[in-house]
Amino acid sequence: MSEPPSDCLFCRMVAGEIAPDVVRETDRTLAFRDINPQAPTHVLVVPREHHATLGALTAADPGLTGELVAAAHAVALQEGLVADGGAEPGYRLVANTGPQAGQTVHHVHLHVLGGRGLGWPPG
Ligand code: DGP
Repeated sequence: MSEPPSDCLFCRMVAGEIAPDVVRETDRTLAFRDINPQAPTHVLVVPREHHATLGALTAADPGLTGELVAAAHAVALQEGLVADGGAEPGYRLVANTGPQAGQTVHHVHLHVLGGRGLGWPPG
């Protein structure tokens, strides 16, 4: 685990100093609604441990990367984005990494987006 900056927003949420709208939690992950949703479902899934990017997390603890993806899929199921059969609504996972990708919070997070048609390529 890298040393978190003292003002890390998502560390403060994990610590309970800021109360996000939590939709799911495990002993190692936390999922909460994005404050500025870009789709009807827009949930952020973070590891409780501080790692700045997906690459840093995976280098330090690949098992936790797996738990993060599993947690994101569980959120998609919970939000009705994965049907049991027939037409599947679908969802998208996004991990913005670095400035050119638009990463603004430097605590790794997966965006779970769904509930509308999602264009490709992304902007
Ligand atoms: P990114 O650009 O990939 O680093 O995404 C950061 C996301 O964090 C962005 O979609 C908005 C969200 N966000 C920023 N501040 C807050 C906050 O205070 N609460 C919540 N729930 N989300 C936030």
